[in-house]
Amino acid sequence: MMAYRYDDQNVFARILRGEIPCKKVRESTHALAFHDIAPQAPVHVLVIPKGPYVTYDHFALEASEDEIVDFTRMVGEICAMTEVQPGMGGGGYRMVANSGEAAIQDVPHLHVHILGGRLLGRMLR
Ligand code: DGP
Repeated sequence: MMAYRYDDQNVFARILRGEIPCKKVRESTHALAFHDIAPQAPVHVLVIPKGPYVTYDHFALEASEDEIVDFTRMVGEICAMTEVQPGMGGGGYRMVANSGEAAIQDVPHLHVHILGGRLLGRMLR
């Protein structure tokens, strides 16, 4: 089993502790959604679990069922909000979770990017 080391000085840990501000979209018991500071699309929201998880696999393998349900629902709610945004390219959205070095994860606290509001184009083909 992989050993995960969490750095509690990362910027999202500091946002969760209220040490630096964010533009909050939604908050629940175990999750927080806020606008990305450098948006790549008209809608660019990040959803993070409140617990100290580095990557998606860390979260999915070690979080409690309550945390997983709460976080997953929040991601779904933001996706649904993004889907109905009027904008170029119609509905739809992209969700991405960069995890680890190969994906160039900048902030070592799990975050799902949800992008929409423009034609996003092809990514994996
Ligand atoms: P990633 O490369 O997947 O780890 O993406 C990190 C994202 O976090 C990047 O899109 C910019 C965003 N980000 C970094 N610092 C801050 C911050 O202080 N506030 C907010 N709202 N977003 C941040």
